[in-house]
Amino acid sequence: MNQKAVSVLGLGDMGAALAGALLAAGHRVTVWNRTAAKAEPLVARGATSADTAADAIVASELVVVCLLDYDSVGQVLAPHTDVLAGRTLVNLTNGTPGQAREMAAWAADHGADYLDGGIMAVPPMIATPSAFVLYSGPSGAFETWRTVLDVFGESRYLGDDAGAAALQDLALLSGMYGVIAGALHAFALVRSTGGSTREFAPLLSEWLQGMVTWPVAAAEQIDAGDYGENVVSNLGMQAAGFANHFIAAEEQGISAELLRPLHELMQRRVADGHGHEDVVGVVELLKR
Ligand code: FVH
Repeated sequence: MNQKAVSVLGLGDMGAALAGALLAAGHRVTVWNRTAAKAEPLVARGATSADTAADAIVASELVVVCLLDYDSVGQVLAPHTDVLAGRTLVNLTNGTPGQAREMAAWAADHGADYLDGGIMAVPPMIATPSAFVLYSGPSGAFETWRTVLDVFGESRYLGDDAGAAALQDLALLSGMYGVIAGALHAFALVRSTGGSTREFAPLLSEWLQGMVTWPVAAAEQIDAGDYGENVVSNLGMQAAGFANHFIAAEEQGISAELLRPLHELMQRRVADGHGHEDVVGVVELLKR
């Protein structure tokens, strides 16, 4: 086993899982967290606890950062620019493409390589086959550290634009939150009659399985810029039917606020003369 020295800054639920995975893989792990007590379970497993973030950065060429947000990353790293040179920072903190690009430029100014990452897993999934992590930044840095990074889950490299991983991370999360929004509305509706959400849930899961390939077909229409071919469920019909969600919500005494924005866009698209097309064409209204 090719053991490496790796430092992890941030030991929240995710940072602790990442550090634990590195330890399990046999790496020499130095950890730092603002609340020092969170390091204790990892120290018991063999990690070294650094007193300061600077000490943790100095301890390893590879420094994994997993904090709440970019503000906290800035607060933790900014005072230690003098120790960054020669390090590779892998920032797995959720953020925006713009934040990632800005941080890549900032790291370069201080002599560090910068890889941005988006973790597509929850902490218990880390180091299991279900986890994957998006990376972007210099390919050389990615190739150098890929074997270590693979410990977290399958590494998927998206190219040298530091913002690419954050962009696709947010895109995937937006798909997830769309499902969550729809499911929460569904549960509220079922519960409004005193129905059992537990009994209903398998039916909802089965129904959503049928949507699994929808993005692939939709993407073909978007790339072709054509929403009028082979339409089986036209937008005008869907927009009319969608209105029933609001009437039913009123009848059942629940709020339909999670669904309203989509309906407004559907109606605008119909008003613009696209009622005979597919719902996918709504994407055209999201351009700014
Ligand atoms: N947990 C998850 O399901 C998701 C999965 C996908 C990736 N996300 C992102 O990972 C980042 C960290 O998330 P987390 O789950 O570890 O979050 P927390 O358990 O809340 O831990 C937050 C850590 O950040 C530290 N922290 C916060 N503010 C500051 C600050 N101003 N200065 C220094 N450290 C700060 C906090 O320290 P402490 O409260 O323990 O002292 C924790 O270490 C995140 O971007 C997710 O979006 C997770």
